[in-house]
Amino acid sequence: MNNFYIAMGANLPSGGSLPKDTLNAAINDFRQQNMTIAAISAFYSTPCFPPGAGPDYVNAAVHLKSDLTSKDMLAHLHEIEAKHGRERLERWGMRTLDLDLVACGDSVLPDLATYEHWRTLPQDTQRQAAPSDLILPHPRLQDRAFVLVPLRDIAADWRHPVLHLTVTEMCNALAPEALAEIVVLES
Ligand code: PH2
Ligand code: MG
Ligand code: MG
Repeated sequence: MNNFYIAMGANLPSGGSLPKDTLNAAINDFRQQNMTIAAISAFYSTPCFPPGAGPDYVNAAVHLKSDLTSKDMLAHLHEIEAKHGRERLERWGMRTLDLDLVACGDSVLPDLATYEHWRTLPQDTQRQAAPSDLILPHPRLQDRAFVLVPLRDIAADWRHPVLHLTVTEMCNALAPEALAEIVVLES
C-alpha cells in the first residue's frame, strides 16, 4: 500500500463553481475512484505565486492510500483535473484545479540524480523548464508555504527522503512572513 500526498489548488472558478467547491468536488472524485482518503487538511486562502500572476488560491492537501503506482496515480489526478475544466496552457498559470502529487512515502523518483537536478535548478530556469518525468518528492515542496502548511495538517511527521526534514521542520524553516500569508478559510 502506498501513501500518496496530494497538494490541491485552484484560483479560477470552474463552470459555476468556486475554487473551494471545486476542491470539495475533487475530493468526492477520489472517493468514487475507490481511493482511500486517510486525511484531508483545512482549506487555506493563499496569495498567488508568483505575486501578481492572478487571484488568490485556495490550497489544501490530502493523504490517499492506494495500491496504484505513482504513474497510475498521476494519470488519475490528471483525469480529475480535466473533468474540472483544467487546461494546461501556461506553466504557473491560473487554474480551475491543480492536483500535484508531492510525495509517495519515501520514494525518490525517477532516481536521486534526476531529483537533485530538478531540486537545485536555478530560480530563473525554473519557470521555463518543466520535467517530463514524474519527479518525487516534488522538487519545490520545501520552498512553498502554500504546500507545506496544508501538508502539516495531515503529515506533520512525514520525513523528506532526501532532505531528511519533517514537514514541521520544513515549515519552520520558511520566512515567518511567508507562513503568515497562508490563512485558514472559514467553511
Ligand atoms: N500553484 C501554482 C502556481 N502558483 N500559488 C499559490 N498560492 N498556490 C498554488 O497552488 C499555486 C500557486 C502552480 O501549480
Ligand atoms: Mg500541477
Ligand atoms: Mg501546482
